[in-house]
Amino acid sequence: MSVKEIPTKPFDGQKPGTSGLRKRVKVFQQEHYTENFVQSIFDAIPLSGSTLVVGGDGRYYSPEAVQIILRIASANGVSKLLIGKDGILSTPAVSNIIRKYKANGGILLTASHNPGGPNADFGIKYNVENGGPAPENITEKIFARTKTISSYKVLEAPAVDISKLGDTTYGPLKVTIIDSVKDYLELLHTIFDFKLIKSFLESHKTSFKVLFDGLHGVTGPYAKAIILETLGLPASSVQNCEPSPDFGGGHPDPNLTYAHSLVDAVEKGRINFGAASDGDGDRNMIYGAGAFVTPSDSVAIIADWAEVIPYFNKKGGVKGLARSMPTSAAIDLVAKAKGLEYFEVPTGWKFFGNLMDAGRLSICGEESFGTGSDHIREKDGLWAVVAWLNIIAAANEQDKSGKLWGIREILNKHYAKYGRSFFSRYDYEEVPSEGAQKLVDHVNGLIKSSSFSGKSYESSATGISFTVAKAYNFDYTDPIDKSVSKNQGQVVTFSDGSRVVWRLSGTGSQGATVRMYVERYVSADAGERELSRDTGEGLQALIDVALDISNLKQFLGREQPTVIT
Ligand code: VG1
Ligand code: CO
Repeated sequence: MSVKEIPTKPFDGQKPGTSGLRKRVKVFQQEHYTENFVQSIFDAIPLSGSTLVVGGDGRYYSPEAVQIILRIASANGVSKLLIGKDGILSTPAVSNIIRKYKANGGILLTASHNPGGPNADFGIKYNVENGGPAPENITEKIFARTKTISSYKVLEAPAVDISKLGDTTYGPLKVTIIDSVKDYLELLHTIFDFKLIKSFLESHKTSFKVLFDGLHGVTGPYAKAIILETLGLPASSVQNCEPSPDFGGGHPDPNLTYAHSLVDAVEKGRINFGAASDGDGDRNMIYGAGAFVTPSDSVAIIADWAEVIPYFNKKGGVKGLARSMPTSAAIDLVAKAKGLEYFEVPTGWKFFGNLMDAGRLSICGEESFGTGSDHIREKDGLWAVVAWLNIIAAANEQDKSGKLWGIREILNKHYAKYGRSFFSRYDYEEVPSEGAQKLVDHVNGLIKSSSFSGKSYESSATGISFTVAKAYNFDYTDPIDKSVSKNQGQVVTFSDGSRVVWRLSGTGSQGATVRMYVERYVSADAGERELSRDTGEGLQALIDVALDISNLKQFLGREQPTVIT
């Protein structure tokens, strides 16, 4: 076996976005493209002698990418690779394995919730030794290297069989093929009160039905181990739990639009507790018959109920709470009520890591169906699902009256105590980049204009008007390492406390994607009728005004968003 140096030329646009480099499979398949990016990781970060974890959601092109990483890692002096069997590891599982085995980092092969297959998306993401996504200073270094790379090194050797568990060598590199599920399952057992959940489910066999939908993503084997084997529920409690390289032709994104397989089954079967996760297993949606939990509410509720989850007690209680900037302020209210420190960070899980490492953050979430805690350094779909089951089981144990507590009851109790933040996100996917830029420039113009604040806008459909309070670009200074991230979204707040945010997505693989986030708070004393309104209805006037202010339809040439969550 020999090492060969192969000449290459830089490719444009190998810039990692919110969550790694994501492009069409066809782009990654170009000669040298994947190799260039992988070699750039090894050039940018000193990894000779290191141990790395490799795995992903098993999407199309993953097996080829694993072999490329093997060849380049060996030739670059990496000492050990821990690879998930068949290249399969969910994103939270990788984060856990990096931490548990004290690896130096990991390479994740996923484009998350983006569709997979020969004509869809692939992605590569680098995680650092705390188990979290590489911070910006590192992704910048990798990107800089992709612009100057002139060769990469490979071990010339036959492919490694990644379908067999156990140890092997590849040139000087040690390789261990590991079980994809085992370590993650062990981790969850240290966190939740499975005994309580199991006893609740057993005593409510007919009155409380559960359904988890893996959307053909990576979580299937994990969900089976938790929901069927650990909790003892019948096989009908999971669906679409066979991972497939193109996610069964679907869009593995757990929201009301793309996870219709779950939504339909929940409505048809009047399922009390439904849940889904995305392609790589870090997102989650909680949805029971007649009760949808927005991710912003979900994290606030988990934080409010944290004392029923054994992990937090073992850790000496909840430290701080946090959310990404566009996420609703529901969790802030819980933090205030509990006297906890709380943070608002830019979009993307990497921004939570420093706070967790410093012991100042326990529970956090994003409006984009991401929820998690400091048990790892990625958001964690199945963690959130089991957290909800734990909370429901505890609520039923606490109420001795015999009333059945489900998702709806938990939500209503929360709104009655804290009020409700109506929240919605409009996504305009793959719009022309020039249009998106015009929108950004236009809103920047408003932000700079001295006459914008104080101005009133009326929604013609409803007659309701909103007066601008403040307008700004969101900049963030990391409280721990003081690094600064500028222009993380454009924010307009109104005199009644409502808010609109516009941001460009950093995970798209083509064109530009514009996200518009709207939030309106209704206090607890508004009464049940106001608090239980339909989200779309509660937000209609604000959405009209947001579209009007930004002139969005005209700039993007789109009447309707691609997705509403
Ligand atoms: C989106 C979400 C963001 C999330 C990111 C990665 O990013 O908005 O909240 O952290 O995806 O999630 P963007 O830049 O497209 O808005 V995942 O499940 O793709 O790792
Ligand atoms: Co994901």
